[in-house]
Amino acid sequence: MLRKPRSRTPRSDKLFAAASRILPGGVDSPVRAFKSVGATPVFIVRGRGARIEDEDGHTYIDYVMSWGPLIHGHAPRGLLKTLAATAAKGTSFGAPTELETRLAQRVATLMPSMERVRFVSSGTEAAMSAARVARAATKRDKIVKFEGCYHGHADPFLVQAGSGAMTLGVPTSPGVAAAAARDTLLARYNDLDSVERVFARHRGQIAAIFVEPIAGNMGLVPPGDGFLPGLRAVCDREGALLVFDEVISGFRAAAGGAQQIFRIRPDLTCLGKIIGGGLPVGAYGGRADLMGLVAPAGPVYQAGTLSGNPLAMAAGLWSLEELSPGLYTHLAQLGARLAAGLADAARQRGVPLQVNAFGSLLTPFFTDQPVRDYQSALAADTGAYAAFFRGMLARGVYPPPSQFEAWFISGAHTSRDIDKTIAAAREAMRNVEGRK
Ligand code: KE4
Repeated sequence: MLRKPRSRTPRSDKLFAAASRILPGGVDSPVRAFKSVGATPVFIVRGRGARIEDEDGHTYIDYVMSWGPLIHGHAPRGLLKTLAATAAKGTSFGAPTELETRLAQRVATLMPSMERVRFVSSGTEAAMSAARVARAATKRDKIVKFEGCYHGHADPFLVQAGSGAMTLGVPTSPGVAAAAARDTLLARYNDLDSVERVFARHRGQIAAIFVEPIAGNMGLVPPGDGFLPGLRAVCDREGALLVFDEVISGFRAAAGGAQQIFRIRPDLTCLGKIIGGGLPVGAYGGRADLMGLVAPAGPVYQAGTLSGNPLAMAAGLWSLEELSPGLYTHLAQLGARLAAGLADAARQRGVPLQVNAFGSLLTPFFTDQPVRDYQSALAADTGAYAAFFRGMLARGVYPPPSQFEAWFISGAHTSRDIDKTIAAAREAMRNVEGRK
């Protein structure tokens, strides 16, 4: 039986008003502000398994899952136990601990291309550091990224960026120095000709191609056949480095990430999210000769007060040690079921919808055209998505508050959760249909 649409959320509204008087936009990361979905954010008090509860006592089946880190769900008992035992010994020393070595070894086992690993505290730090290594190694300044891909908020990457930048319609942010933007070259995702054109114009100047091997920040857009092998070939021919940003896809698409699935060996990889199990961890790594440039082994400087802190390392270790073939089978089954259910819910109401899905990642795009890149993603009806989002939230389902994000399913989600979500979608599609 579906819960009646959610009543008002007075406590969250009050808390958001207070937050907005001290935090820019009332949040610490833009996409959380619900700006593009015409609603006021709900304030969360707790999470357990696949669910979160807000300050007004409403519970939701969660498909944000902290934007990807929580592949095992909210507050798994084993993780809480590990964190308590680790915290009892101290949370950070600013000195080496064995935990860093153990987590790095685990990462290298799962992703053999990562012969050396450096931990940082976010995906942004991972990507900006990898860019510095690539520039130092090649003695070239320019990097190629793809429209709609997001590699964190460091200046070189805030050019036609996806995720919150795309959601808020500021894909190229003010404040990014012209020189920084000049060294960032844009190509179109899933379009190797556009990559060839960029290299033809800047031959010998490009240090690296940065790519989300499974794009999640324009909404989910999987790589087309031949796209990733094509990038590998261009980099080999042009003496540029191939950098996989697997902050989303790492350990999510498979235990070895997209590089395992597509059997491509990148020169460097950026990681985040799952590697920290919900605590702040990012990492970059790859070929030993490249990572040998990183201080203090080499001259490329990069540092961090809380890099590799034991609490985050313990959370990451637990998270990676809990990965299993059964988990990925479960995630794939639920992902396929949800994708089919959302498509069917739209069909029943005559609402144009394209559902892109890959394992436990998916995005319902409100458009009747396939979505294969930034331009086709932009064609989606964000007003329709907003109406759908509000309808889902009112029925106890918490999707990403943006058309241009991926939905995340965890091992804590069940078939019953998926069926409830599909039932809510059938109802929420009425909000969309009614808009016409
Ligand atoms: P963080 O600095 O947010 O840890 O990671 C940046 C990043 C880098 N690369 C990829 C592929 C990413 O998806 C991200 C961050 N993802 C967004 C969600 N699409 C984080 C959510 C947010 O910005 O609040």
